[in-house]
Amino acid sequence: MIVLVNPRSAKWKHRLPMSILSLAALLEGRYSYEIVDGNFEADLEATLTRTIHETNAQYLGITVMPGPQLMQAIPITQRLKELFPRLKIVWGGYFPSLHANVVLQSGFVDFVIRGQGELSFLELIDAVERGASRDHIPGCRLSAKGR
Ligand code: B12
Repeated sequence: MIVLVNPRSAKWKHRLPMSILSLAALLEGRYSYEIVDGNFEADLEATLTRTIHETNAQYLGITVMPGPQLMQAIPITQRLKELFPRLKIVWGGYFPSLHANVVLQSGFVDFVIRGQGELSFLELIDAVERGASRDHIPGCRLSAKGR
């Protein structure tokens, strides 16, 4: 099970979370997934904790733009990594694409996918599931733990 997260991006006039919808489109029929949109969650951390627990999720994909989305993504990712140390956490989107090293050095993100990510995300999940190398995946950067 894969949980895809859109941290809160706007207080009003919410947009469709295109970034994670594009990932979900490629997972469809291949892996089960759940989408959690922070724009509609009063307590995103609590919702994610419950969802990961109930679905026994192995992967968490988070889209992160600079600004408020980043400010919510940092403490939530940190907390979820503490609660679920075996959960594989993947960050993608504009912030990690530009600052992959900083994100990976944080110690709570296992993988960063830089740039257009739907194909690479699927390849990454396939590789982890098969225990295969992740080195060849386009745009994929790994933390020491992700290796
Ligand atoms: C829609 C949009 C918004 C929406 C909300 C988006 C949302 N996520 O809900 C609103 C209007 C709220 C918004 C706000 C802001 N935005 Co904005 N936004 C966009 C916009 C126009 C489109 C994003 C989009 O949906 N693209 C379509 C999807 C399919 O593409 P994508 O997001 O790039 O996703 C692909 C990859 O990035 C990657 N990917 C993305 N997420 C993930 C996650 C994982 C796990 C993986 C593996 C891969 C992955 O794979 C996806 C598919 O290929 C872009 C500009 C653009 N044309 O891209 C700016 C853009 C992302 N925004 C930007 C900025 C700066 C902001 C604000 C900080 C502006 C401000 N000053 O307030 C705020 C911050 C909001 C916040 N709370 O953090 C900048 C980022 C620049 C940068 N250098 O990082 C951009 C690039 C605009 C620009 N050119 O300046 N934004």
